[in-house]
Amino acid sequence: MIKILREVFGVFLPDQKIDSFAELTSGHINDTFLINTNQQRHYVFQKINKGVFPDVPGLIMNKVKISRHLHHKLLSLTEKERQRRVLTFLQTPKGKNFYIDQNGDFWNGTIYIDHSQTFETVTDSKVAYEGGKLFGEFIHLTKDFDPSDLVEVIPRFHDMTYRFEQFEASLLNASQERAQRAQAYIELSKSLKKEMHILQVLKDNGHIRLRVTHNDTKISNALFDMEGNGLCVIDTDTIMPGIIHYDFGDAIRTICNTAAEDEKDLEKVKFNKEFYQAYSQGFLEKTGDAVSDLEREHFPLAAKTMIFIMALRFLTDYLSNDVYYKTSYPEHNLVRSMNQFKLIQSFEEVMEALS
Ligand code: GN1
Ligand code: MG
Repeated sequence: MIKILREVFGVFLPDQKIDSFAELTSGHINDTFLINTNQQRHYVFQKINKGVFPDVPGLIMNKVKISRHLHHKLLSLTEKERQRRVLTFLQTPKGKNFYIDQNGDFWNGTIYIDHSQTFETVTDSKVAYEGGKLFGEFIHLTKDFDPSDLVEVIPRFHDMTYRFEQFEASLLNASQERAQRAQAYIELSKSLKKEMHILQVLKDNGHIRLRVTHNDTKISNALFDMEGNGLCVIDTDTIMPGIIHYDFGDAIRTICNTAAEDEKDLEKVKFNKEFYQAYSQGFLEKTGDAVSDLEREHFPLAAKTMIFIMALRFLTDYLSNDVYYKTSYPEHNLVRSMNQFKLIQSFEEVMEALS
């Protein structure tokens, strides 16, 4: 790996040298590396999974455009401060934002934001509140960016009909063993189909507007400073047009789960209502009047829908023999799916009270 990293690094930063590197393993799709140099600044380099993303140059253009937009919005800060609040993408001396290596893989790099922390699970309502402010600010600062200027990096990414089509196709080809193990969850998915289409119908009928959305607002995609204040939204690969519910709901999915998304012991998986309220408060403080009444009324349903879409996607991948997500053991995707279904069950107990 070091050989290829040296090649890539040398293209973007010909005057610097790699001191050491470490793989950052939290993502399920791309390969990500922290590169330490012998100078003050460190970097994050990422190999984008071209099997998952059909238009990698378009994806990189999206995130560079949004990053520039956000930098521009924060011009009142010093450059150093801005580079802690917004991802800064590297360019090659020829002005390119990506490099294609000898294997045909696409790489891009950003400045590493040090003195920061991430959370896989949340144990403190301050983190939920700060996360809400951070993702809310992202919606707020991008509201004057025309979403049609962005490429749809994965067409129909959060489209429920599409995800059901993939699920139904996976059922036809699943091994008997996997289909049997997943039987209860297959039935549960079918029973929720209608309710889980409500938001999409509102979107498709034009009742809920398209915005610039991040589309992967799990809490581990938020950087916090060492005091626990929200700092920077990261992992911007999936930025594209979407509805606000995607970003609200996906954050709730991880913030309000008392366990990690792949915790096997389902007793540990519960929905934390207090964190829902803290997140909502922070999110609405920053999005403010940009959120319509209709959008806000559907926030609880957004939470359920985004937990469900991940339950369904993990289940589909399990039934397809794990072709999409990185897995560490054979039942990993089933465990992830069961975990998300347990979270839905726990959420249903409080959903009405949140509406
Ligand atoms: C994937 O690769 P990563 O971890 O950033 C997935 C998201 C899921 C997430 C679940 C392109 O994100 O949609 O919510 O796993 N990204 C893609 O942890 O499918
Ligand atoms: Mg992601």
